[in-house]
Amino acid sequence: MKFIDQVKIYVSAGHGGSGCVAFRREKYVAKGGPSGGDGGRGGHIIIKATKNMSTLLDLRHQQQYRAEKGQYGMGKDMHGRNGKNMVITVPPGTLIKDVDTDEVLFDLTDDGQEFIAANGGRGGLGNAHFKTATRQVPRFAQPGEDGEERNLFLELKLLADVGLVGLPNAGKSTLISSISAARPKIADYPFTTLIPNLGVVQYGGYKSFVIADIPGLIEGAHKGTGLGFQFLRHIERTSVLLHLVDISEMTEDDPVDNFEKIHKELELFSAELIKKPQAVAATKLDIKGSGERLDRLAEYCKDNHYDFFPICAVTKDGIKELANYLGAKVQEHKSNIE
Ligand SMILES: Nc1nc2c(ncn2[C@@H]2O[C@H](COP(=O)(O)OP(=O)(O)OP(=O)(O)O)[C@@H](O)[C@H]2O)c(=O)[nH]1
Ligand SMILES: [Mg+2]
Repeated sequence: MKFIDQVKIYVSAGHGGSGCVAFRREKYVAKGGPSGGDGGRGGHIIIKATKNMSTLLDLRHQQQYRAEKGQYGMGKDMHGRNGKNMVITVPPGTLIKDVDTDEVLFDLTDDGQEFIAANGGRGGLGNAHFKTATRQVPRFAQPGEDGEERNLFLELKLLADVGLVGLPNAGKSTLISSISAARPKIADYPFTTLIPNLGVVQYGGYKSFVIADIPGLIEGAHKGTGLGFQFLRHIERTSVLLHLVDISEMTEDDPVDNFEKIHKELELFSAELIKKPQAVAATKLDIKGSGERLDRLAEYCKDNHYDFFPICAVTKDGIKELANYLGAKVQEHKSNIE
């Protein structure tokens, strides 16, 4: 399935129904008074989060949404029916922005949460409301009001606790598949992962957190090299970043250099992102020839105060310790916010 995380849509709420001009007509009652009912309200446009969705793809297919009009008021003081609301469903983590002002209108984070994106127009009052002592026969009623209309920009930012970053082939997808039930594609060529994946990591018996695997970054990502920055927004809301560095002989580059290159790119993307607690994991420990490079990276992390974890996602060495550490970091971060 295609992963779409940004769309523009146009929404138009329903017009209110007009009020009615009518007079009572009954046997033996001469000149019955005004009895025109009110028009119904136009339908609202509601945007609702549902965990059954994971991308904004469906909204690509339909970009205009109009809710139903309110029904006209009727004689005998009958109120017109309200227009049906139109409900647009999106995945949790969707931000709703106004295209014209760029203002964030709402952030739908929880399953089932709703936001009225455009209010239906009020129905007009029927002529029954306009009778006064001096005006016994009002021959007019109010028209319904227009529904609100808006151009909206919807942007999905996944809700994950831990974000994995690193060069392509660093082993991000292998880690998420060994630490959670997620099963992303893994292969020995760069840019295997083209869309973000989420996995739920169980740790400490009953606790859990969500980890996000995003496509690999390379030097120059800020200029759009590789897949560029486009997926970094999905780790903007995480509590902790885990930076993966391949220390096996599968790559000849210096691990510290690799780390610094990516770190620089993260910084260019956002000064906020780089303020998050960050830990480093040296991956592919099982492959020989990595001893000296491992030590170099370990020392660098020590000097720069990054918590450091040598792991092997294949043999699961160090994985449990890493999960416990990340879980504790996430909890610590969340309790600091509260
Ligand atoms: N031996 C060994 N190989 C590993 C380990 N982790 C990853 N690999 C291999 O390294 C290659 C890249 O792994 P991926 O998990 O796809 O790397 P990635 O970081 O997700 O790469 P992109 O999605 O391209 O950014 C694959 O061939 C994996 O099988 C490990 O711990 N040990
Ligand atoms: Mg991958």
